[in-house]
Amino acid sequence: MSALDSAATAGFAKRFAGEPDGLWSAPGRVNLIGEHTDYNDGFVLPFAIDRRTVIALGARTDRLVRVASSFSDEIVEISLDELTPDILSGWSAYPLGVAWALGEFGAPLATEPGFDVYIVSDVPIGAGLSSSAAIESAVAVALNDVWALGFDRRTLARVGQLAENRAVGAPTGIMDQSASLLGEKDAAVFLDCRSLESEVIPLGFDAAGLELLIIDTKVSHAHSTGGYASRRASCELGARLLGVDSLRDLGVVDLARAAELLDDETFRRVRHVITENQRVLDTVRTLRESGPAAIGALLDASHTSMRDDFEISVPELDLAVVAARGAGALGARMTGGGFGGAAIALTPHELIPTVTAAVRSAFADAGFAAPDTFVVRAANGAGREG
Ligand code: GAF
Repeated sequence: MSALDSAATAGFAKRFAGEPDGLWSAPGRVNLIGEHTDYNDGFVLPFAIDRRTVIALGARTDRLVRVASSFSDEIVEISLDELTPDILSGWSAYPLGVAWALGEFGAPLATEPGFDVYIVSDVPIGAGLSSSAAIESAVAVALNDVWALGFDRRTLARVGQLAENRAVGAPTGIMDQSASLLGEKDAAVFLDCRSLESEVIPLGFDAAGLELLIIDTKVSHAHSTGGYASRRASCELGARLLGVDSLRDLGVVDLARAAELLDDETFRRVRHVITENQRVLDTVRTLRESGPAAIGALLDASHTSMRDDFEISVPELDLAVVAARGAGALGARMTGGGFGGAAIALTPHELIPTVTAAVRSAFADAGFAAPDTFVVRAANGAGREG
């Protein structure tokens, strides 16, 4: 039993004075490439990471739901009869939102038993590594088992996304929950966000002597406010003005026409999405044909596009990328929704201390708060523990 498993079992016993029906877990994710493409029906290439949320969950004989976690002293209680997204708030909106969203996808919520759930996690919060999708996915697989719903993983990803959109209020896409549910060890998930078809792409980092270093800038961000929604709105505006259902329907050949028809800002938002979709396809091809050491330039180009065209980077992320590259990383980019969070640096194993020291010293010189740095490995997706 892992330390998180033991903590989940002990926490459940302490808060609810009983034993759970079982333990379920789901990982956070890092996105290798393909940013702000998911809600444009495009391509993404994330992977599930070796940081997980574990939940202990037990069905009850009545209709009550109680949720508790290691990150809060409160126990939130609600009856399944009262569960609507509008009354949910705070951290409990993630697990409770999933219970509600399962009903929207056809689970017979009116007749299901309530449940107690206790949540622990070592996915850093606010680092852009999808601590929220990890909670949603763990609860989704657990209730799918306990309520015997029989939903497949693609559907559970859509359930998690609906919970995030309606209960949490963040207008996010399908990438994070898909990575958390579909991830496999040492591989990335190549997802077509239009068809929801996915393919597992071996990363080959070990064989190439490479690591993926996370540089968490500690600059906090939230996708339920401001910038994320405005970028999404720009993309929708661009698609409408260009006469397509979504930006997925456009390719690099359409950029000249886009430049003529759109104002400068909308054009740059559109250009990011079009070129980022192409970079995802190029990254998958390069991984297959030449291996991971050859994808550095694509990571760099992705960052430049997010900094200059999509304008979702911050000075800390830009500095992390420049310092990591300068110290020997093969490629680096901000990852996730932006406006804070983390950067990734594809780094030869033996250079991890050098790159880490260079980033730390650059942050100190710039007067920025010290970042957190750690390596992540691609791990399996959500499931029952043990
Ligand atoms: C956040 C969202 F949750 C994802 O859906 C995705 O849009 C990402 O930002 C940007 O690529 O993680």
